[in-house]
Amino acid sequence: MKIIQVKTILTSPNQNYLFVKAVTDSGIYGVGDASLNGREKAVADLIDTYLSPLLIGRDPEQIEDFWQLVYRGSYWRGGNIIMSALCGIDMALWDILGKSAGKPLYALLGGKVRSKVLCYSHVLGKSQEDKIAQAAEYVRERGLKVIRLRAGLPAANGTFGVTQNQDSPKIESWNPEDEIMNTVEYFIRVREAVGKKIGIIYDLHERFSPDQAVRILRRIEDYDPFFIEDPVAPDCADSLRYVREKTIAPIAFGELYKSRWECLPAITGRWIDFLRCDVIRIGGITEARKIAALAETYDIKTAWHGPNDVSPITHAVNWHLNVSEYNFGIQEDGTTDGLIHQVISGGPVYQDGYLIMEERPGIGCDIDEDAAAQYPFRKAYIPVCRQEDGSLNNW
Ligand code: CS2
Ligand code: MG
Repeated sequence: MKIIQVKTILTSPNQNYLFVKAVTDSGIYGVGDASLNGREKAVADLIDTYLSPLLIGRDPEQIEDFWQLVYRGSYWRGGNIIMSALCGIDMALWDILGKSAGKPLYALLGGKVRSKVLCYSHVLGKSQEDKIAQAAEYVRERGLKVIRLRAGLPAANGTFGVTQNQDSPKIESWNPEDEIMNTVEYFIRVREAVGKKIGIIYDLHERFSPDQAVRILRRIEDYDPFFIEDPVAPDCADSLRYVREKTIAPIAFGELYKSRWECLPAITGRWIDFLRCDVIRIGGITEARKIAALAETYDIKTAWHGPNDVSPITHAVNWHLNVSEYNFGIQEDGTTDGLIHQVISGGPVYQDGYLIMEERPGIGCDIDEDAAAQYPFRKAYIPVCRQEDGSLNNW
């Protein structure tokens, strides 16, 4: 079997997504997700100009070798653009492998160790009052066992305003000192609203400095968070260690990591309890298996990044990883938005606090190219945060 065509499909049903379709001479094709919120076209160009020519004519079963060819063979090691492009192709190759073997992806990864996947959803709303009401409703009406809150910024809901054509990023103001007590109060009020048995995840979204994060964590650790996500930015590994040493709250980290080697200090130092890399950002399934195995060695669980800016293809890949990994912890469920399901079929669905999925060979998703063409790409940016003096803050 040989690859004869590689297509990139850029589409914007709810927001922008970038898909890869790799077609073989046997008629079997694979699909992958290379979406990179805010920089999709750069990834598409890398695939079209540089990576597709390397793939055409190759045996699709040589997945590891292709991964190394892109990672090491580029000489320049991967960043977000390269790793996302590599992921789109890597997923498509695993999909082809599954389809040609007639087996779902999880079977190729070693088979199931569980049948359903514990998940959490984002609590949204304009005001703190709305969010507290929604948290209680999620638990009462939808049966969620774990919910996720995010510190501050009303526009950090849903698609963050990236649904329109934009010529520059939306600017949101942020005063971290002022937000410390609001952040603490919000968590405690939600705990009171949902009761003791519901897991509460709190995403601080790299928005506070290490000392500020510690002041928040020390005040909420007694209210039993399921985990605190991204208390600090990933750039300085010692900041994470500093926070870790000062709190008993479980810590989840890693959606901005781009490789196994970036994860290494947090894993080998056991500074985290949950590793939540984004499978697209680390170069796909090939790398996710290695990172998961590394985390397992250190008793660290996985919580793969799964917001609504990755597509059902990535949610499906996460699901296959989750059911086949021993050290699964929890899965972020960003599968709820509507229009993307006109373009991509398949993928996990929510049921009573868990994700389940209909089983098909490969990843189990397909792309409707005509539907994708109905939703042309719209240039959009992730918002940025500025403090009152105008300086940029991590968003
Ligand atoms: C967030 C993301 O899901 C999460 O935990 O941190 O929603 C993140 O803000 C987006 O993926 C950015 O595009
Ligand atoms: Mg996050």
